[in-house]
Order: sequence, then structure tokens, then C-alpha cells
Amino acid sequence: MDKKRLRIAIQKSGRLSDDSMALLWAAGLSISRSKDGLFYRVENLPVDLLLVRDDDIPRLIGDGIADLGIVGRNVLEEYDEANGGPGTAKSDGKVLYSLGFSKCRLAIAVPEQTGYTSAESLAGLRIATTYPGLLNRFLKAGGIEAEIVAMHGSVEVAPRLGLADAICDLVATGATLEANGLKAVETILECEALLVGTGKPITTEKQQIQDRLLARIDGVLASRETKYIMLNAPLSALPDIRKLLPGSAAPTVIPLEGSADMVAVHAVCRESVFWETLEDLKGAGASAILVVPIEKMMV
Ligand code: PRT
Ligand code: ZN
Repeated sequence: MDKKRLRIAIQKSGRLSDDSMALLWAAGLSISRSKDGLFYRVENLPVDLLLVRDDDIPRLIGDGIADLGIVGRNVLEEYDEANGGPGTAKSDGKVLYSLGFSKCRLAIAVPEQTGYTSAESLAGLRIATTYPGLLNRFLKAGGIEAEIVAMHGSVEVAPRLGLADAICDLVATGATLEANGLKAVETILECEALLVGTGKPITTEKQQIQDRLLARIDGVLASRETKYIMLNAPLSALPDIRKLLPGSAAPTVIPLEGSADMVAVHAVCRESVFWETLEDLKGAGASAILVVPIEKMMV
């Protein structure tokens, strides 16, 4: 392994893998997939990818084996809890970006027929989870005494097996809970994929590569939320239209050939553009409204 090349740990195969690869690809990394399955080499930047289980990513960063990693908040914070809490020497992972994919929540769920009023209802229960650290943090913060049953997987079947009275697991659509006759009663952590860096110093060479990559990732994330709007409008409607353009600073106003009182308006909008916005723009006098995605941006 070349120590001068920046190393990024990503999940080898699972819910984070495709979006992680897509993000790096969108940031311009030309990735050559090796048969090796552990390392992928990036051809156009001094970067190597480490393909690993997501649970190993915080440790790889903490131990300085990887410089960056993409991992769910649940895994990062559970690692921190198991290693002495955030800010300790072992858990030096620094969140650089929230990436907006693999969203879910860590929730406590109980059988549908269980009466539940507040977190105090959990007192004295056995709660099965693969996140004992995060569950313990939640219970401690609320002063709730309950038994944590640590499991390695298939937590949702624990109540039916008689192993536990409640569970603490990740929920996305809620279909798994429903299929197992469970209902979510407390959310203990909102999760999504994070780009994590090491809190420790890295070499100047690596820092330069990292800065370049982060600027590109910044651009990718910003362009995902940004749209380019083009429309025609009577000059008199311009003040109203400017107010309606979501998250845009100064639009470009261009005269329209052959019609003295009509202009074309072009604006970069940094917020979602909904159908309602288009309807409002039309209502204010705009016509020929186009909303175009932005592929790349650097500000
Ligand atoms: O093999 P490796 O250890 O790398 O992968 P893994 O099996 O541990 O993780 P993986 O690929 O399942 O998930 C990776 C990350 O995706 C998680 O750490 C979360 O941050 C995030 N994520 C997003 C999810 C879900 N959504 C999700 N729905 N992780 C797991 N689930 C599971 C959940 O545990 C439950 O069993 O899906 C089920 C619930 O889903 P719904 O849609 O039925 O509610
Ligand atoms: Zn895992």
C-alpha cells in the first residue's frame, strides 16, 4: 500500500455501497475495480479505496489506516460509545459531510399490543439490539433502568422468541416492524451516510489531495440540491417573480429580441423547486418555464 495515496474506506457490499461509489464517481474519480476485492485503485488521482464491512470503517479511520470513510451515523456513534465516547483518543472520527443517502432511524419498538405511554414504560423491560452502546446512552440519559440484550442480527424476532420484551433497531420504511407485529415508540437517533475524516494530522501531500476531493464532493452535494430555472416574463412582473424564485440571489435578466416589454430570466436556485413554485411563477406572468438539473458546480 502506497502511503502517499489518500485512502478512503467504503462498504464493500450493502446498503451504502452503490451510493458511496456513485458519489466518488460524480466527484470525478476514475475507479478501476480490481479482482482483489479489498483495494480499488483510482487512476486519475492518488487515491485508493478500501472495500470493507461498514462496522470496520470507524476503527480503520481511528487507527489511521484509512484517511476518509463513508459510514452510517449509527455505526460511527456506536463505535464511539463502545470506545469511550466521542472525543476520546480512539474515536477520532470527524464528520465532514452528511451525504443525504441511506437514511433511517434507530428506534425502540414494542409488540403492537403492548401499552406504551412514555419512555418510562421501558423500565424493567428486556430490550434486544445490535446497538448496545447507543441504547445504553439513551436509557442513561432518561434515567431508565432496563436490561440490554445484545444480539448480532435478526433483532426483530427477539420478542416472538421470548428473548426480549422490546427491540432497538434501524427502521427505514417500517415494513419489517409491521411484519413482526411491532410498533416504533421512540426514535433514539436519526441516521444517514456520513463522510468521516480523521481528526489526526495527515501529511501535507495527503491533505492537498483531500482538500481537492472535498471541494469536489461539496460541489456534487450542492449541485444535487440546485436547479437552473429559465423563464420568460413581462418586465413589469419581474419584482414578483424575483420573490418567487426559491433560494436564488441575483437572477440574470436578458432582453428578448423583438419584444420590448418581455425579458428572459435565468436563475440558479439552491432549494428544491416544486410544481407549486412553477404554478406561482406562471400565475405571476411567467411563461416557457424550464427547470434544469445542474451536473457540476464550483463556487
Ligand atoms: O456487511 P456489512 O456489515 O458491511 O453491512 P450491514 O449488513 O451491517 O449493513 P447494511 O448494508 O444493511 O446497512 C448499512 C447502513 O445502511 C446501516 O448502518 C444504516 O446506516 C443504513 N440503513 C438505511 C439501514 C437501513 N436503512 C435499514 N432499513 N440499515 C439497515 N436497515 C435494516 C434494519 O436493520 C431492519 O432489519 O432494514 C430493516 C428495516 O427496514 P424497513 O424498511 O423494513 O423499515
Ligand atoms: Zn455492518
